[in-house]
Amino acid sequence: MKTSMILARFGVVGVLAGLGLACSEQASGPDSSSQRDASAASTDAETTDQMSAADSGVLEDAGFFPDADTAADTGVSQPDGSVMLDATSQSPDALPMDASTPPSDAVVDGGASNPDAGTSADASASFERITIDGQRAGASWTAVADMNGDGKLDVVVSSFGQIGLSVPAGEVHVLLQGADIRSWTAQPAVGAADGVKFPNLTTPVDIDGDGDLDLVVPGGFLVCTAIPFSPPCGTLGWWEAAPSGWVRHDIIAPGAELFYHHAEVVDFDGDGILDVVTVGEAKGSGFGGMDRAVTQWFKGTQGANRFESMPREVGNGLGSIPAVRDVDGDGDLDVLGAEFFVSGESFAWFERTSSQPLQFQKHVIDDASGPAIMLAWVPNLYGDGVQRALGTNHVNTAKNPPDPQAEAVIVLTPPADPRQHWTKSTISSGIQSVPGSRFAPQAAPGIFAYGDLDGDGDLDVVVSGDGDPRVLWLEQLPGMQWAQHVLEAQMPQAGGLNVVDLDGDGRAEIVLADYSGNAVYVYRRR
Ligand SMILES: [Ca+2]
Ligand SMILES: [Ca+2]
Ligand SMILES: [Ca+2]
Ligand SMILES: [Ca+2]
Repeated sequence: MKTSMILARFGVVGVLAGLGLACSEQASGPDSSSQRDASAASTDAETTDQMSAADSGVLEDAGFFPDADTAADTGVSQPDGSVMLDATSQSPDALPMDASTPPSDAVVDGGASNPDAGTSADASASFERITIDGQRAGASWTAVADMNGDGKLDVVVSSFGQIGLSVPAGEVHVLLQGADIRSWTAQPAVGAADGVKFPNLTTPVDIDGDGDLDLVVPGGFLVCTAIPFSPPCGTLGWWEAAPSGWVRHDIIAPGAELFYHHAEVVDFDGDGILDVVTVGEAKGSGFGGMDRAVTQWFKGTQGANRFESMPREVGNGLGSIPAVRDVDGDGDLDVLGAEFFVSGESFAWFERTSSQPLQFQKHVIDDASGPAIMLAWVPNLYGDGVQRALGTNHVNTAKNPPDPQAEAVIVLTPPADPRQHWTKSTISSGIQSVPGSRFAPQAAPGIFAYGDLDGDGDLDVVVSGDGDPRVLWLEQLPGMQWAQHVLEAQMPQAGGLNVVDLDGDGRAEIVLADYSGNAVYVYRRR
């Protein structure tokens, strides 16, 4: 999500253009799977945006957005915007998108024009948009947990600030839920003085075992080094909840070459102490250097800082929003994710082949969807007990030359041997990035979350278009069919993203960060 998002909005862009700096990019989108247990250590989130070699763009064109708006906003006009798709099964090598894919403007719901309501007239559910924080400059990622232990879920929002000719330090705030879902109070956690640029998806988890939730904060982005003479800004740390306030602990101090978007916090090596599993990424510069993505873990210790500062390697690959799960069902933890900086691959996983010592072997899930931004492991997507994964790629069919793969939300079903390529089916329709430019590349879709959005008992999906300025929700229908609805018609680079019952009334809300609008919203089903 944010990759394209971010780059495109820079003022920086103009500067880079002038210098002819080559920069491929992608950014990541925050994503989070909504079904996460809000209080659990295994937050799923994702983020990925990038400039990619494929984009091989350079940053430029500060005036991008007005153009983009025009390009993307036109298509509507199908009286019934719902598109039904058969997700049952397509073979991995038959990219399902072309012939059967309606043009992008066929997808937009006609009734979605009320910006304050997020309502789709033909949808089975409509949503009221509630602003829970209207002054969060560059709001980008959200995580949900009961941060103050009062029994009400709170929202942790990461914000990048106003990025212009330089990149300011970002901030993390805890939005505490008050008397009801309309009452929120913002409290600072990570401040500008902490110097964390691009604070990404946080993980609320009790690191020190004292009963309160601490925050793991990954940071940095390729934009830092896309600015001439600017140092890298990768970082990874955790903020300890203490009576006196937040106490910072660096794992990797700001300034690292590798940037981090999401940390899974689990006992990865089985010694009873929480570890951090993450992916560090770097964008090769025009001066040499390769795109990098390396899956790492930081071993937890009994020391005051709680983690080793020297990463241990799982292996090369994956991307900004990794998930630690038992993919092959053999009782040990593996790692899966989308890949953006890994040439020629889209989704992959690391199989744990030995626990003593820890060793892993990488397997490709799908290499035919182009660069991808997020992959989430969904235990029972279709109610049939089969474990599947939901993914989004991050490509652009509107640029010149276009990416060969269509922008898509994808369901991936593992075969009997999950080391083989998984079966792929596309459940979205007509998602299309704005063209962007060489200097301000765009791609779509972005991050997503899932949960039962319409209350009928099955899992639905909400996805940021990212380079497609819409936010869509995909309603699951019987028989592995999906209908697509527009939640927001004009909200490029939306982030967040959670589906969770915030107020405990049994109905799931959507939590979304509006990067362009500097706000955090909750969508409540009417
Ligand atoms: Ca609370
Ligand atoms: Ca704690
Ligand atoms: Ca396993
Ligand atoms: Ca549903």
